Formats: sequence, C-alpha cells, structure tokens
Amino acid sequence: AKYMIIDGNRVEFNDEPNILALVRKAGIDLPTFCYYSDLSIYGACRMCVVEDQWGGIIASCSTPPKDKMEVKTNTPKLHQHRKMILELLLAAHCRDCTVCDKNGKCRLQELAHRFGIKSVRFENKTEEMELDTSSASIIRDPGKCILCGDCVRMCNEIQNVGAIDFAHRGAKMIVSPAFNKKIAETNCVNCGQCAAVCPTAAITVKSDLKDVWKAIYNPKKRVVVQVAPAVRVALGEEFHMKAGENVIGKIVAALRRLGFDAIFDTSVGADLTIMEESKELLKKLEAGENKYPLFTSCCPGWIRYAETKHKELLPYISTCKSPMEMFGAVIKEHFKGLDSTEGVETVSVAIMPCSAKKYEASREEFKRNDIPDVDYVITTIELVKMIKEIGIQFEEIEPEAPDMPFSLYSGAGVIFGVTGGVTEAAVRRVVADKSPKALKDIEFLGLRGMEGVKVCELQVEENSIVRIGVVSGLANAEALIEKIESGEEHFDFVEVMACPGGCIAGAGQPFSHKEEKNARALGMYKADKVSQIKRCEENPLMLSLYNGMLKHRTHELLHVSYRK
Ligand code: HC1
Ligand code: SF4
Repeated sequence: AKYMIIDGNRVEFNDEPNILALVRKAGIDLPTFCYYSDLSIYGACRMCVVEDQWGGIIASCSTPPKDKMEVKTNTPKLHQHRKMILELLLAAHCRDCTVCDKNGKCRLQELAHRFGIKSVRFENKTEEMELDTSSASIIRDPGKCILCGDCVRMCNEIQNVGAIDFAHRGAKMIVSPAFNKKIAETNCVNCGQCAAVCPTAAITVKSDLKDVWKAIYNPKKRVVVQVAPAVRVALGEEFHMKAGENVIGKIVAALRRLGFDAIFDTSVGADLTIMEESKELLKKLEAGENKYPLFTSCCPGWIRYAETKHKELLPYISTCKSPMEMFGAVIKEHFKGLDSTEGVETVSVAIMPCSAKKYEASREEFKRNDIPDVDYVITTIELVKMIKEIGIQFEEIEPEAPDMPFSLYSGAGVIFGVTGGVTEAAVRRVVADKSPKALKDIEFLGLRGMEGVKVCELQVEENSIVRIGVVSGLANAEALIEKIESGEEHFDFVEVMACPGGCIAGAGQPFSHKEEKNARALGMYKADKVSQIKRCEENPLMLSLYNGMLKHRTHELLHVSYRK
C-alpha cells in the first residue's frame, strides 16, 4: 500500500484527494477556513499548511498525497505562519462578536480562540462596506468575508447559478455579485447554500425572529405554526442529540411553551400536494408522449432557477403550490370564521429548513387580498435560538402531539424532506397495488440515497413504463435538463430539489457535513417506517378536507401559475 509519514506516523492512502484528507485520517484537525469537504479544492486560506522534509511550506488541501512523502503539521514555522494569517484576517475583520449573527458558530472566532489570540498587531485599513439586505432570504456583509471562496464555488459549481464571484485584485479583492449589483437584482435562487458553507457571517440567512416574537406577545394575534418535515431530523443536533434523531414531538412541545397558539405539521400539506400532483401525473401519462416530463414544484429555489434560466420549462412544472403554501392557504381559511367571532387575527408562521421559503412566502402569487398565506418563515436555527432564549430544556422536554383538526399525516408526507421523497410519495399514490409488498418494491426502486442524480423505471400498468428522474443540486438539474432538451434522455416525471440531498441539507439547518446529512436522510425514512399511515390517500384528513373546505376550491387554494 502507498503511504505517507505524517508527524512521524505512517498513514496509508489510496484515493484520498489531498494531503489534508490524510492529515485528518491521522486524527489531526488542522485549522482551515476554505476546505469544505463537499466542495472542490481551492487553497486560498493557507491555514492548512504543512512542512515537507526539506522545510518547504505547502497547502495540504491542494496537494495530492505522494508515496513515502514526509510532512509535519506542527513546527515553529507553521505555528508562526498560521498565527500571522489569523491576525491579518482579524485585522481586516469587524470584531463586534457579541452582536454578530454567527456568534458562537463562526470559524474565525473559533480559530482565534484556539490559537489564543489576545491582540492584533496590524491596523485595520479596510473601508467600511455596506450591508446588502436586498434579498428576502440572505444578508451579505462583505466586511466579514475572509475570501475563502466556498460560497463562490457552491454558487457556481454545485448550483450552476453564478450570482456571486470574486471581483477586483490583490488587497481590493471581494466576493460580490457582478457589477456590484445587489443580490436581489441577480439571478440568485435564494437556496442559501452560500450561507450554509460560509465560515463567518459574510453571508447569513435573514432572520424574521423579531416579527414572530412580536406576534406571539400580541394578544390580538392567533399565532399558528407549521413545521416542515426536514426540521425534525436536524434540530436535535443543536442540543447534543444525534443527527437523524426524530424530535418532532419535542419540537411541538417546545412550540407550545414558546406561546404558539396552534401547532401543525407541514407533512399534512405534503399529503395534499401528492393528492393533487398525482392527478397531474396520471393526466400527463394519459396524454401520451411528450418531450418534457412533469417537473415537481415544491422547491422555491428550483422554481426561481427555472424562471431565470429555463423559461421554456415553466409550462411543464406542476401547478401545485408547495406543501407549505397549500397548508398556509388551508390554515388561513380554517381560522377565518373563528377570527372574526373572537376578534383576533391569525398570523401564520412556518418553520423551515430553508432560506428560499422566506422568499416563497413573500411572492405575490401567495398573497390573497394582499395578505400572504404564510406571514413569516423562520429556520430551524431560528427556532433553536427561540428555544435557547427562553431556556427550555429541550433534552428533557416530553414529546407532544400537534393540534386538532390537522393532527394526522402520512409517512409519505414526511419523506418529502429528503431527495427522492416527493417522488416516492407520488409513486405510492399512483401504483394500483396497495399491498405491503408493493410498498417494499417501491422502497427498492432506486429513489432513495443521497446521490445527486437518480434514474428509475416504474411499471404502472401492464405495458406502460414510467421513467423517473430525481435530481438535487441545481448543476445536476442543469445536466439533466440539457439531456432532456437534446432528446438524449426521456422522462415522464422529474423531481428537482435545489439543495444537494434535498431539504435535510437546507440553508436553515444546523451546519453539517456529509455524515450528518446521511444520518438525517436515514432519520426521515425511519420516521416513515414507524408511521401508521403510509399514503396520502389513507390520511382521513384528506377525505374531510376534500369533502369540506376544498370541495369547490382546490384550484384557488392549492394551485399556482408561475407562467406570467
Ligand atoms: Fe421542504 Fe417541502 S420538503 S420543500 O424541503 O415540499 O423547506 O422539509 O417543508 O413546502 O413538506 C422545505 C422540508 C418542506 C414544502 C414539504
Ligand atoms: Fe429550500 Fe428544500 Fe429547495 Fe433547499 S431543497 S431550497 S431547503 S425547498
């Protein structure tokens, strides 16, 4: 086997891409900013330097391992070098840590602490830079950027959006939208994946907590809340629980203590979505061959991507509102009568793993009489902050159930939160065989797993095969779209989620690497396993909604057109 000597220890390697991976394999957590294992190699922060046997300093993240090479990670020269970089970064960085959104989560803060930096020898000569608050989803604070480039690579390589890039040279270099535009004036899709990988607070997800607290404390407001599927398998991470552990019961209990008046689960909305989307799919299959598939519509990042880059696809995107917006409309309708008799006003809040949902909630399409169906979206992390502020002992709290009358949902609705889940839910609905064996067969169709592109075929009737594509990460979507447009591949149904892995990896979730994301995905499927209702149509709530509120109003309450 090939090996390297790291700090005197032999470390074998085969396909590790760089020396940094080997150093980590040797159990050393080198301090780095720019190396995020899911992104490509850049070598910008130069914190991960090691010394070779000739005393040369090399960036371990951008150097491939060499057989029998010797390196050291801990020498006086390296120590000085890293401290110097940190001090230079700190010199050009705002140091108001106590009032920073990333306080306690910032990589620069953490490394300054690890290195015991007590003073900075250099004067800060950088000019003050303006905040960019133009977006409904993210805030850019260029003064806090350390030029690691992770956001740029995420936006360009993984998402194929290219809304931000490096501008200027040398000491004037910044990360910015082209021509110094505001982020909201670019083709940013609001997925927030830039914020998800930003080690500091240079890009953060916008907070709406102030407004939510205000509503909760206002006796004239009925504050109703829905919780998205993916939140339940990630929130526990912030309270010393394992990634993937389903804490929905504890979340419901915490929301009650926080003062929310009615608590529901967005999975109900997901069941509604599949009731509608499966109808569209069956109609499409009946209509026969078409160059384009039916695309899913629940991810607002994907919708924005189609609107900015692929207008030609808009007629083929499902007209279903997202589960959040379907449920938002149903919730507002449900409380309408009560509100006027009780003299209160319903405020609808959604807890989402996502930054793009903030943007979705603000879209004109989701306002009726100028009032949004979902008033505020807050992220998993924002909910964590609420829980911590009040001092709820989340680890100790006993699980509780959501409120009537929307307390039931299917496991199919829950798995929406992971790539492939929307499709699996739809397949369960359209397959005629409802036996447990059929359910197992669907499980092994190839829809599950964290791969960015999945293709599978499904036999619906004797001689009709449905071809399905499932993609997450917009660059993967782009590649599939190109194949569809060139005629190289044909699909009947395509699920697109902007975030790699689906909503479990949304920008509103706790910071995560692959391991946590994989565990969250498994957690979603486990939640489905233990749920008694497996298909949307088995949810008794659907029947009562379709016989009641939705009887003549599915179009108005559940559908939307993005084709304007
Ligand atoms: Fe999602 Fe969805 S799965 S989009 O990721 O369709 O955000 O979790 O709530 O609306 O249900 C997000 C998650 C979420 C919607 C559902
Ligand atoms: Fe939001 Fe989910 Fe889309 Fe990511 S995949 S942008 S979390 S809806």
